[in-house]
Amino acid sequence: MKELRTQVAIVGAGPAGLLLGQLLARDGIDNIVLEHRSREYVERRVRAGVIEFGIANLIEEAGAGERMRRDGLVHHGVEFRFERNSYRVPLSDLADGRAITVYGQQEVVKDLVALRLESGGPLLFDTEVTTLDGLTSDAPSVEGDGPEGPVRVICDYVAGCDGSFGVANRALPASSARRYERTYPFSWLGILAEASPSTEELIYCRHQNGFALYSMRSPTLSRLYLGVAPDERLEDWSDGRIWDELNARLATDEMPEIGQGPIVERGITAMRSIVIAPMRHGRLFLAGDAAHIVPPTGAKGMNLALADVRLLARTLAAALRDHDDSLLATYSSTCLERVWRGEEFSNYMTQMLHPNPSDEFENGVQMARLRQAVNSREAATVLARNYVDLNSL
Ligand code: RFL
Ligand code: PHB
Repeated sequence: MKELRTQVAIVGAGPAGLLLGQLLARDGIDNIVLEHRSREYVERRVRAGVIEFGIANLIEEAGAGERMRRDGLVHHGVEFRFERNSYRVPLSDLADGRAITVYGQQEVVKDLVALRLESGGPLLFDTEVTTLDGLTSDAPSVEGDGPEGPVRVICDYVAGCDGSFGVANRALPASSARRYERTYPFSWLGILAEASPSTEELIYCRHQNGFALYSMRSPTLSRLYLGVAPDERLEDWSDGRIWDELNARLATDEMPEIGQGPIVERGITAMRSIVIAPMRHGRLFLAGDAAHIVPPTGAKGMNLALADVRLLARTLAAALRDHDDSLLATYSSTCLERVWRGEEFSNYMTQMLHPNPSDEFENGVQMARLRQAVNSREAATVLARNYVDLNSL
């Protein structure tokens, strides 16, 4: 077995693992990133699109912001649609001038991978981590299978940035870790289409047929979602059916039809909320989806993940460089306070925007919330601040 030594072994090269590697390297901390999938696979995975104000600054401070600042779309407002009417929430007016950046997660990943490879930082693709060992000792290790056979990384700390189905959260002993969970009775069918966006700002829509979201990636690429039943099958959705349903839900008198184009990517995602606490076991620290999942309605998943590693990088640098262990003890509780705010906001947005076919009382309550969100300056201000910068407030 090949043996390597480093200060921090990072499991997973999603946004969390890659940004952590970059932040630690800038602080002079050695680290190795191990990723199950290939470079092509992680760079092509279409997911999040909305970057909070403070998180965009973090990406820039890490040295990975050049393309995001050039190609990212800065939005100062967001639209809500229901009963064929549109309401704009002026995000920047309500949130001290701050704005969101619309820039694809896979672009953030590409930028971070390029930076890592340019600087010669070790990033082992096609390497599945199978075992985490000695987590409560001074010399934990991570074992996996790479293209050249088994590999073992001995380190001071392990960062579990391997998503909800990875190995890291399973290494937390059942006796001390708790898992809080909710499954929602709908999924999202998402498409990426080669069509110029029919809207300048994102549109979140509640319709009796279900939720719809109009988002985008560039002046020529639209990203759209439909709320569907949890057991819905992609095979049952022809291109024609997808566009008809998007039109039925999103149409208003001003925008009777949305522009169409070839669908270049499609998928169905279940909606879940998960929190794992504490986010630490001995020398293993969890960050991102490994520790928590939110339904995508609040656009918080990647932002929460990157905010975790902002603190984790500081925590590990203090311990390894300055021999200050104090942040190690508070990492989990500090993160969880913010994570629960992210869970609350994502839950609020999800319930408010997805009609519930079997609960008319609930629908009445949620419609009242939605009207308040667009009509009351106080309610809109809370929404705007959370949407634009929850992780840095
Ligand atoms: P990731 O991105 O899942 O990366 C984990 C990495 O770990 C690897 N891995 C392993 N590597 C080695 N050994 C093992 N045993 C491993 N097991 C797993 C995986 O291959 C992977 O590369 O987690 P990370 O870094 O924590 O990042 C989290 C985000 O990806 C996620 O929260 C967001 O995509 C969520 N999300 C959104 N977040 C936002 O902030 N704004 C949005 O607008 C937004 N929209 C979305 C979303 C997620 C969606 N889906 C598909 C779930 C929209 C959708 C539809
Ligand atoms: C996206 O652009 O993919 C996106 C935007 C907002 C969300 C979720 C996803 O709430």
